Amino acid sequence: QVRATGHSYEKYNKWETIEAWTQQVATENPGLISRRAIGTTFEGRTMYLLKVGKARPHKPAIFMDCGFHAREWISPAFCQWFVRENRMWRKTRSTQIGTTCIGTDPNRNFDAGWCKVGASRKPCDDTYCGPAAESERETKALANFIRSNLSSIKAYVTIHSYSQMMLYPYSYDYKLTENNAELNALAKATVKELATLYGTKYTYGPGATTIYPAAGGSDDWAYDQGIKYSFTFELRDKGRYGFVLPESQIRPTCEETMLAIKYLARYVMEHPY
Ligand code: ING
Ligand code: ZN
Repeated sequence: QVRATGHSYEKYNKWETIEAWTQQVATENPGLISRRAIGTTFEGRTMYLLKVGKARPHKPAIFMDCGFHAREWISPAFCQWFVRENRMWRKTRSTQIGTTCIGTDPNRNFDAGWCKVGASRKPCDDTYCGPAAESERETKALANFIRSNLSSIKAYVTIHSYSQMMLYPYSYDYKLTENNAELNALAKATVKELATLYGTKYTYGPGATTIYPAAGGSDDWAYDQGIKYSFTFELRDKGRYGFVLPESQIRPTCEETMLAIKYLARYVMEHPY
C-alpha cells in the first residue's frame, strides 16, 4: 500500500502531509472514499470534505469535523484514524484592520447566542467571537455545507481536546434541549462504551454546566438547525499533558474514541427522525 509521504497514523502530521493523505486515501479507495473542497481558509489552504461509505441517494449521514482549534493536535489525528478504521468505509488566521492580533475562535463564531457569554469581543483574546457570526471563511464554509445538506445530516459531532468530556447543547444558555433526557442517556451509554477499552473516564452533560457557558459553538448551532444529535467530544487527557498529548497516546485515544463514535452512529441509525 502506497502511503502519502511521511504520513503516520501514530504521529502528529503536518498539514502538507495530511493534505497529501486526503488525496491518497480517496484515490486508493474509489467508490468508498471521495474528497471534495468545501472552501478555503483565510491563509489559502483548502478545506476538504472526505465522504466515507458507499454512495446511495438520500443516504443519511453524520458530519464530523476535527481541528477547529490548532493547538488541539489529537483532534485531527483522530479524524485520520477514523477514516482508516471505519469498516463501512467513511483560532482561524484572519486579520482585520485596527488590530495586529490574528484570528477568531471558530467555536465562538457560529450564530448561536453569538458572543453572549463565555466569549470575548477583544480581537487579541483566545475566545474572540469575531466581528460577526460566520465572519470567518472556515465557519462560513462549514455552516454553508451543513445548511445545504440538512435533510441528510442526522448527527453532528465535533472533536476537541482536552478534558475527557462528552458535551451536548446548550452551551450558550442554561436552558435544556427538548430531547435533553435522550441526549443525557445516550451520552451516558456512549462514555460507558468508551471506558470499556482502557477505563478512560469521561464526564458528560450540557455544555453550559459541564464545562462552561460559551456562546457561538458549532454544536449548539447545529442543534438549532434541527440536528437533534449534536455533540462535542473533548478527548484525552485531563490536564497532565493537556494539548501536548504524547504520540504514544494517539493509538489508545483513537481506539477508545472509535468505540464511542461507532456506538453513537448505531444509535442514530436505529433512531430515525
Ligand atoms: N472546548 C470547547 C470550546 O470551544 C465548547 C468547549 C463546546 C464550547 C461547545 C462551546 C460549545 O471552548 C475546547 N477544548 O475548545
Ligand atoms: Zn477546541
